[in-house]
Amino acid sequence: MRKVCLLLFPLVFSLSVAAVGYAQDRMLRVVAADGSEHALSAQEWAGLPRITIQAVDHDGKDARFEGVAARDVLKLVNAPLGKDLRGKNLATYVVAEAIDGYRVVYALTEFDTDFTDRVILIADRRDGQALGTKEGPLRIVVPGEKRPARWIRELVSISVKRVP
Ligand SMILES: Nc1nc2c(c(=O)[nH]1)N[C@H]1C(S)=C(S)[C@@H](COP(=O)(O)O)O[C@H]1N2
Ligand SMILES: [Mo]
Repeated sequence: MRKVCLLLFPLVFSLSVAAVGYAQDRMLRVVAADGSEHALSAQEWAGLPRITIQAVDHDGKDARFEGVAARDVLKLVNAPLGKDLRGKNLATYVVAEAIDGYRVVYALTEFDTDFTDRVILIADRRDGQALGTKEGPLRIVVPGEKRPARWIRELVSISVKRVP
């Protein structure tokens, strides 16, 4: 028994170290319509095109949010945007989920430049500062909505789904 423990310890230890390293490096889980997952690392996040938008937050304050357009993240899992967003694909939606289990839904059309000029942002900075722990590291910002209920804080995953 003791021998088994001694043999198992290095294995369990290295697996835990690997798991912690993986969890820390992962910024966001992105799930394709077929259920396959893309773990977006901090490094990959840093390489995505960045934009800045103005939006009025829950307290009525005008703020400058920086991050990555959600559509550019959805493209990583081949969400049917642009010329592909027609016919059956119009029944595609996006579910965002936070650490606290809060979930919200958007139609895929809300992310498409052929449908709207509004940019739904996955923000990591507000007025030049990284988002705090209660809000970040990532928060979705949906400019122009009367209630910011879909401004999901502490975002952990974003999934593309098709109405069955
Ligand atoms: N993760 C998470 N995000 C959330 C919520 C929540 O309960 N959990 N509440 C939403 C609602 S209903 C509102 S009105 C806004 C509030 O934004 P604030 O935290 O910047 O005031 O956050 C939204 N984002
Ligand atoms: Mo709210």
